[in-house]
Amino acid sequence: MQTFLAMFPVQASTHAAEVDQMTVLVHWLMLVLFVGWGLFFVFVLFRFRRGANPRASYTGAKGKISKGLEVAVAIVEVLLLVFYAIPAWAKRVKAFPSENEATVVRVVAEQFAWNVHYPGPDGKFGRTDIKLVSADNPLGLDRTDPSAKDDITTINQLNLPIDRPVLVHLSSKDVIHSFGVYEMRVKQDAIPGMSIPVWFIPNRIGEYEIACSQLCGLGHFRMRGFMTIQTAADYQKWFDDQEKELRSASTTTTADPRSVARRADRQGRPPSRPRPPVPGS
Ligand SMILES: [Cu+2]
Repeated sequence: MQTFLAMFPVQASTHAAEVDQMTVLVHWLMLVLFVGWGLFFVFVLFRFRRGANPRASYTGAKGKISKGLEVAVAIVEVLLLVFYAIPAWAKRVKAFPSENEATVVRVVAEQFAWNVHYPGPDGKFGRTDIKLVSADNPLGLDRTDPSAKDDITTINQLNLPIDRPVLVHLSSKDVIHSFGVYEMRVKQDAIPGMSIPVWFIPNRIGEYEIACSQLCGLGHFRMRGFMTIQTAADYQKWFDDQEKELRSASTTTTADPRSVARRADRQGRPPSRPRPPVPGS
């Protein structure tokens, strides 16, 4: 178990260990099958070589061992499905946290960035309209809507508090993308025209990459966002800072102020932070 786990990304969410346990068991089964079938193949090459069998037999082998092995493999696969895969998946898709106890965000993918939309202190997402979408306002947020006035938007940066369920409503503006955060053991396609919820509970402070896990176009390689998991206090401070910035920016511009502030940042992290090298750009 540990041999495989050492090769995995760190576990940064509460359900990560469960997913890993399943993955490790499947890999052990695959290893046994790979070695077993490989040895059997070599045996067959030798046993049924032309020199020892000048005349072909059309009836084939009639041993009970191969049938027994096939049944055993099928039983192991059924056990993995029934006792690990199905219960783990049922929890993912049925046990959603309520919006009251979770940090709720919308993430809207586009070629080639992650637009993040927080509802602000009022807890209500402001109205968005496709007609308002522009380079300055990638989410098409209607700042005249009272619920939108306090909404925070960022590009490629998702801050979240530790030990609190996160509920992400995922969608896409153009093609199919995939929201992949390996350390959280989360991967979900973002599909145009659909809002797909995905949830997890981060339990490790740190900075993680949001990788687009679906080949989505020529710039796919640079579609990377960042997830920062913070203590509740640090998160609140970040949130308050964003609100302050929003209020001061909204007095000087009519476009979505947050997006204007971050326009230069479409392909990386916020400008105030050091930008890691992006291969090929
Ligand atoms: Cu993508």
